[in-house]
Amino acid sequence: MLRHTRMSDPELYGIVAEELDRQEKNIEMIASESTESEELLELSGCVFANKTTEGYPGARFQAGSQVADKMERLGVERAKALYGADHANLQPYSGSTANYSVYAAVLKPGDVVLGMRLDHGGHLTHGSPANFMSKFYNFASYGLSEKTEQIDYDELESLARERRPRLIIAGGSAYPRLIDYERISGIARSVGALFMVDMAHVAGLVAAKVIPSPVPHADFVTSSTTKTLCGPRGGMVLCRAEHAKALDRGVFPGAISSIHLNIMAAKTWLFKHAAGAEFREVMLRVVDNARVLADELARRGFRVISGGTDNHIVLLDLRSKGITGKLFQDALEYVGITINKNMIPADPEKPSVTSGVRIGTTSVSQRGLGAPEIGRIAAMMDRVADAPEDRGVLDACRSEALELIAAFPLYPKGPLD
Ligand code: DSN
Repeated sequence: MLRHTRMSDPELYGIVAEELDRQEKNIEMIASESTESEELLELSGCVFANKTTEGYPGARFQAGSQVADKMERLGVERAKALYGADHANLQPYSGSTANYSVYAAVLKPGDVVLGMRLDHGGHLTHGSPANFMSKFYNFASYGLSEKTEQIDYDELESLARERRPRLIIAGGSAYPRLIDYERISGIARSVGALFMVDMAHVAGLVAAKVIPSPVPHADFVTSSTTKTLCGPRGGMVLCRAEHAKALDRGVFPGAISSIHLNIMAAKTWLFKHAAGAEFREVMLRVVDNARVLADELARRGFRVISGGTDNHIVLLDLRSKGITGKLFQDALEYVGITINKNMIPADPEKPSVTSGVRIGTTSVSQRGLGAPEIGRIAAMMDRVADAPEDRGVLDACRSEALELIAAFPLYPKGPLD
């Protein structure tokens, strides 16, 4: 791995090697993470990184872009085929940039936008006052029903009628259930709004047809290419043909300038790989593992928000265990299980403490863990939740976690070149 850096900068090489070791020896369960394949790591560092280009194939602002044109056209065609979309733009640098690109394409300052509340599972870029987009647009937020802890579609509909948004956004960072895209699309049409779905978290499950696709129902579908899609750290937007020109202008020059062509090369590989049987198998395992985890934790007295999961996310309300998200996250980190604290609806704690945690099953499913291992992880989580400050319990779980994950190498084809 990094054979040239190893010679020229041993100090930095040592830090990267340490991170590889950390990932190999820990049970990584951050819901927005996945493991990049050897091909993706190669392509992310390939010579396309040397090339600056702006614009679109056939209409670039820099000479020498003919090969880049070939690659971008291939990537776009693969993305369209994978998702059955009319149009795809692979230039956004991330899921956030993808969202900003749609805003740049269709919104004017002061327009009303309706998105899901951050503390109910939405995303920072969907209207949080902490995000700079809130200075330009007039965001209103819908949330979850107190009873079901799933999207309150009636509230969404009445807010849409009252506020008359230009854009309605669905999708988020911590929503474990399926979203009724058809219903929200109908609400959007009835109030003259455009409909955007941010499928960043579930893009891999959608690609593998393991959960329903938002593409037939939305004007725009934005995504990052990491998370369940298991690709490089980048973004993309899909849209209906009628919005293609506006979207392309929203991306460039609206939201970005030069393209990260090396990352686009990795995305192009990803869209071919994600259409295959091996990827689908992993995605089926992701969903099965999340269901098993939710059931096993519920059986041990954890309160699973919304009563279960339909995707890769399990959200827990830890008040039934008398601990905070921060304490649980820290204790599990010591043990070698990596998760994140997360706000839950009506959370009495601060965002830096929280009453909940979010757990994801993508990385462990890629490594091949299945129901028996997920059961052992749930049992360890239970032991840790019952004694988060007991060094004896934590050390015993730490040995067990290390022994469990050692049987599932991060890069089973051998050491990275
Ligand atoms: N929104 C953050 C997450 O889901 O973890 C990063 O994408």
